Amino acid sequence: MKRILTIQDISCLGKCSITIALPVLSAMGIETVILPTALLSNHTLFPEYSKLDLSGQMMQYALMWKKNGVRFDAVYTGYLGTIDEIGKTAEIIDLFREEGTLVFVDPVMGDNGKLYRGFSDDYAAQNALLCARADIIVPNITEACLMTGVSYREKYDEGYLRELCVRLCGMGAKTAVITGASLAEGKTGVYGMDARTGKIFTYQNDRISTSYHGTGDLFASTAVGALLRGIPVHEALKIAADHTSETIRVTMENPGNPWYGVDFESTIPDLIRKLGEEQ
Ligand code: PXL
Repeated sequence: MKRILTIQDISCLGKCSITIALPVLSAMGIETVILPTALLSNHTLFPEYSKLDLSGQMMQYALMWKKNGVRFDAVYTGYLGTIDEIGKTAEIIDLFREEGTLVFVDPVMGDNGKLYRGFSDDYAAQNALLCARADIIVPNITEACLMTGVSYREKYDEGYLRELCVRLCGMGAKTAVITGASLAEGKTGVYGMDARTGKIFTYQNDRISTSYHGTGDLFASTAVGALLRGIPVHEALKIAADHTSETIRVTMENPGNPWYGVDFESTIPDLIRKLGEEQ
């Protein structure tokens, strides 16, 4: 069984970061080791939250795994609350990276042209350095802009997405994938570039007008899980995009859906069925 290390926070309430990554990756048949950077009462989009910083333990835990001879097939990073956590995460990637280890970075820090609460421009610059270490990065347009210095635009064309990818690849990422990228009215999906060949790949779905928190985490968890199952990158991204879109649709149909997250629990059986058909 493949083993992944995921480094992000635990938001006890909120359906995001580790509370999505752990169940989704486990259901996909991947042993998932978690390194929680912080324990929050709920994610930061609620009006109030309380946070216990666990970053003081990060290196200690990683070193224990190293001493115990543990190896990882992949390291997947998500929301990291502080610049210090980004620095420690970079060190931990270096500690465990071997030939063939997949480093998957989701530089979670903003949406709709703005940084999430508590983040600064310096934070974005540090996230760019983390992305430079990655085999694959999956920023949304806001995050890609914050890291490359390109101005955020609501309306754009393919040239804009290509420019973002060229800059992200120029910073060091081996594959840059922009999420929430729309190539036509009413569509959304991914737009990516392979840094080595310069080849572009895209995949589009119908855009659903409602947006939910945690969909980026669901997309990233599904994509890295599919990659670890040996699915080629374009197909893995397509599976993740379709799965995220289907989960949003199912969430909308549930009249009691919580505003703070998606009903990812409802669609896990479909994901497993789909993977079974693929392989
Ligand atoms: O889903 C991203 C995320 C993860 N963790 C925490 C967050 C957010 C987004 O706001 O606040 C704590």
